[in-house]
Amino acid sequence: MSLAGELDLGRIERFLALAWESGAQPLIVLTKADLVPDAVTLGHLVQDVETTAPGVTVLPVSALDGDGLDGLVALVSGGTSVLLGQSGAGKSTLANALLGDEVMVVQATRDADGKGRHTTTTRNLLALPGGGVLIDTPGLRGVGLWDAETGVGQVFAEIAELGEKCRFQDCAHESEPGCAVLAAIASGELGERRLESYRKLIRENQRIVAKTDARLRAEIRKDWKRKGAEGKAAMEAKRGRWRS
Ligand SMILES: Nc1nc2c(ncn2[C@@H]2O[C@H](COP(=O)(O)OP(=O)(O)OP(=O)(O)O)[C@@H](O)[C@H]2O)c(=O)[nH]1
Ligand SMILES: [Mg+2]
Ligand SMILES: [Zn+2]
Repeated sequence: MSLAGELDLGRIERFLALAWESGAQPLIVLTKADLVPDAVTLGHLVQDVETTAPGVTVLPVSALDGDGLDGLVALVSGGTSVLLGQSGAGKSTLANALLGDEVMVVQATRDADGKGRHTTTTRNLLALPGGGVLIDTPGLRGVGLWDAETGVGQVFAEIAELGEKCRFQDCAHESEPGCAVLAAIASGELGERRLESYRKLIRENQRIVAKTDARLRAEIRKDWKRKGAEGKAAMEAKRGRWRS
């Protein structure tokens, strides 16, 4: 995620849900740290992201002046890592910095809106000098969830933890008495945006699961109909043979 523009915490939560769901260990790299005017502001930005991503390492880096790169090299060495992010976030620039070579083509973002130009169009498996591999990918236009309930739960771990203290086990944290989540909102322990975001992703996930189920049911029905028709045709063919 680039620090050049406004941080989109909702997008970070979405990416994280998918990353957790996939079984990968997410790591948030905040690129273009050199564009943040001072260290205090950078500290605040990192803190905001850390609150959004409990249990995930957040690493500000600058490919331009090399800040934070050593830490990143240490984390990705020896393993298999995939760079995910929007176009223009600086994924390929980071890949080149980690490789110590200009392997990937990099292009300036469009000045007016800071968006990328979708420079990388294929997935590229690159061997890291310190061992391990790095996969550079094309910038994602949007992130939709795909049955990622476990991932969503992991991103919002602190809400689940609070939920264990609710009076009712099946508390929806809407208006129930003795709701620990709502109490945490009231006391300021939990941010309102965070709960809203959690609800949104849970709802979206439920819609996807429902849709997939409906599609699955329709497919099964179609399959039965096809098998039924085939069976009937086979029977008729047999009968035809018997008749002649
Ligand atoms: N100031 C600054 N600019 C950077 C940094 N890293 C990347 N950029 C610039 O950001 C622009 C986009 O970089 P890319 O590496 O092509 O971005 P990408 O994420 O690979 O984009 P796609 O391939 O389109 O997905 C380029 O102009 C880079 O020079 C950085 O650390 N600091
Ligand atoms: Mg690229
Ligand atoms: Zn509750």
